Amino acid sequence: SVKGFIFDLDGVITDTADYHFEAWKNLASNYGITIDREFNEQLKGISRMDSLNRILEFGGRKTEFTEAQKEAMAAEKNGEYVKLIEKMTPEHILPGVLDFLTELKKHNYLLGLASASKNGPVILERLNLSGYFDTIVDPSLLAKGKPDPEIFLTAARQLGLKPEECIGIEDASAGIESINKAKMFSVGVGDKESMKEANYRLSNTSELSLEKILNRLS
Ligand code: B16
Ligand code: MG
Repeated sequence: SVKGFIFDLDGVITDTADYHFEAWKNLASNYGITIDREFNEQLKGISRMDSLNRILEFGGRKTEFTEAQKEAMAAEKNGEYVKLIEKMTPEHILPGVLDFLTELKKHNYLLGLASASKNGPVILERLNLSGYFDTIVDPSLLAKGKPDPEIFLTAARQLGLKPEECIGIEDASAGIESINKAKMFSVGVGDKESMKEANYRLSNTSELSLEKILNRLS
């Protein structure tokens, strides 16, 4: 039976994509690269370094920098991003999420966070949601990012649960692939095309309901 729920952060609990976009756009422009919102879609759920590599490749400058230079560029982007997320408040929680988390805790489910973001703990604090989560995976300790199942498997292990006892919730196709490979039931939030591999799809977070998810399992 289901004992735990494992959440992605960006796009499921809150929407930090605009802040990431703002910070990456400014960093990229320092190097003569212009990115738009459409390009930014590709960066959802992708780690900081992988995001930088994609931007440099897009700008045709992939091979020009050393690892140390790229570390410095990623740190610069993160500096701006951290300043932007300082302004976040519980009003930035996506619709329906607080009710859903409250419902899960009322029924004693264990909750885990499986976000690629190293800023996950700070963001949960800003949203006043830290108390709902029993565990947070530290993405800096992982060998492989999404779509590898490692992050969801690690969250289950940290909760003391088997993967089959967990449900994963994601908004990125790479994240759904990660949940499916971990052999968990996958709940996808998003459009039909990007969520086509999800076991159960919702168009937005306001449709999150424990009853509906449990009905889908049987
Ligand atoms: P950071 P998620 C992901 O969050 C974001 O979607 C992605 O755009 C970002 O690059 C990544 O976290 C790393 O974030 O630079 O803060 O470590 O969707 O996995 O919750
Ligand atoms: Mg996400």
